[in-house]
Amino acid sequence: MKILEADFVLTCNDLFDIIENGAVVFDETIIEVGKSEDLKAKYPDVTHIIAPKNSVILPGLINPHVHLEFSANQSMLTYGDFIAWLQSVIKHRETLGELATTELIAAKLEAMLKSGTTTLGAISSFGYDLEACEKTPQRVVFFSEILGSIPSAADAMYGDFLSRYHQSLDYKSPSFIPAISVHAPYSTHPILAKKAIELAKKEACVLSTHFMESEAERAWLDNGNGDFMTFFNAFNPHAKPMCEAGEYLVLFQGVKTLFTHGVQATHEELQTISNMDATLTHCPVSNRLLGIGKLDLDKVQENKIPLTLGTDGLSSNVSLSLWDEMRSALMMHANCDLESLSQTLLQAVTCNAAHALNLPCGKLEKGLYADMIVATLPQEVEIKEQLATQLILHTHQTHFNFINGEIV
Ligand code: MCF
Ligand code: FE
Repeated sequence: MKILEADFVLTCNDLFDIIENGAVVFDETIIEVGKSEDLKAKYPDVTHIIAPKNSVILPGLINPHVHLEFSANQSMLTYGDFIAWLQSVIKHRETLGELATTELIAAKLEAMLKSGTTTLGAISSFGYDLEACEKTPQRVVFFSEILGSIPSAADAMYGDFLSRYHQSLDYKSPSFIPAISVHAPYSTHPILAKKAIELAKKEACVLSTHFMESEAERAWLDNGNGDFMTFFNAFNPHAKPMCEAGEYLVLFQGVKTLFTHGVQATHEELQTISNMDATLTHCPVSNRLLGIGKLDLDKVQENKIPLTLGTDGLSSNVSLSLWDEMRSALMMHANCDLESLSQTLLQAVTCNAAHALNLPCGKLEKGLYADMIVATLPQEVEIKEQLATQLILHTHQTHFNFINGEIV
């Protein structure tokens, strides 16, 4: 048993309690959280770990949406417009896949850990990231992805998906959790989506899907026109959208689902999501680079949808650090109150993301996994009510990272 002490404990619990001169007592799980003085008196014989001055203990960060297989991209892909980006992905995915070796992905995972990401949701399109994810010290929810719009190729696509999913099952453990991703309504035939969702129900695993990301997706699903029409017509002049957005959403009813992006979702669709066991993952940097526009955070909050924050892959970002992502979000949503947005963002990458991925962590609370990080501020914080903002502004790397109560 150990006790970790710091100037502040940011619990990320439902009340967003912040404890000054606080401590956490833990083994693999959290035993108690409280004032340092009280806990030291109650647990006199445990190993002491004291964080540097001006430090904050908080739950390990959780990035629920990252495409590690695209980690080799730096300046290869085209930005500014979704369809132009998609075309560049199709052109370069083979090269990028070859460059994304297990070593490269492991290095990205290590950098993520150094910035305090102790859990991630990896969207795996090909399975090239399986080995690095299964070996990494972080907790990984490994989403095998299915897509395919050509009916004659549906069986082959499903077979390929199933074999990748089955391979991931070989490594199932509390720190490697197989799951399923249905790519998007414009790319996945509803028959394939239904089969994959049925499997997720049977296996009791979480689902992830991209939903209502671009204006092109909106126009295609609503009216069968726009930039996706030009895109699909190049393969098939008779191409039509495979289902409506609302029909797509209801396929996910009854399974815990992470919807990603949602920038173009209507009020009605957000209401539907809100009535499901679902969350929305915001990827602000990716949205900016792909010319998507900006998610209306007020609408998400009005609809009471739990918000999470993801980096997406290096295919549409320059960093996989959630601190970088939170800083970007803080600057992008300039209409929001500064400290309350900072708190929303910290909840997005801790308790809300744990809820989304169905994991017992993300808060500093008795009984949860002792996945915790220590961030050290450069100076004393004058106004305690601005702790969340100061943390987001100043944290790059963390001082300690604990997973299952062990320093990693
Ligand atoms: O989230 C971003 C943008 N939206 C859709 N897909 C992806 C994103 N980053 C990577 N992708 C992948 C996706 O998983 O790109 C491929 C899929 O494998 C596009 S479909 C050929
Ligand atoms: Fe994505």
